[in-house]
Parts: sequence; C-alpha cells; structure tokens
Amino acid sequence: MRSVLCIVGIGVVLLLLAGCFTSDIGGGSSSPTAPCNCTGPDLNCADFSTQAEAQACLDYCRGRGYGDIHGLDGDDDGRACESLP
Ligand SMILES: [Ca+2]
Ligand SMILES: [Ca+2]
Repeated sequence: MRSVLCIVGIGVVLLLLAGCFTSDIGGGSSSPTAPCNCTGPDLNCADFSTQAEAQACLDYCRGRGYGDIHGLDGDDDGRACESLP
C-alpha cells in the first residue's frame, strides 16, 4: 500500500513538472522585447532607422555583458549612431 502511494506521489510530481515545462515553452518565444540580437548577425548604424533604436540595442547588449558588440558607438561616448535622426 505504501509503495502505491509513493508511485501516485511521483506521478503527481511529474505532472506538475510537465505543466511547468509546457507553460514555459508556451510563453517563451525568444525575448520579444529585445531591441536586437547581441550574438549576431552583426549590425551597423545603417540597419537602424533612428538613433533611439540603435541606442536601445547598444544599451541592451551592454546591459547583458556583450558590450558594444555591433560597433554602434565607435567613439565610445555612450551614444550610439550619432549620425542617425
Ligand atoms: Ca557592426
Ligand atoms: Ca558615440
């Protein structure tokens, strides 16, 4: 009797775990708020239409520890793509 309870308990735990994983997969389309991809392909100022977009990408990648991986801030003053509107 005790082992039956044990098996039922394990089954419940597995169901809960499965629920966690499926909800993760369902809600986890890769970072919809990311302004750009910090791991490539390489971006340049010409790939952004405004300075704010380039800035968001620069700040985002710096915040994640990638630094100015796309080379958007060539003079390293903290402002990305000064040439953009
Ligand atoms: Ca680049
Ligand atoms: Ca700059």
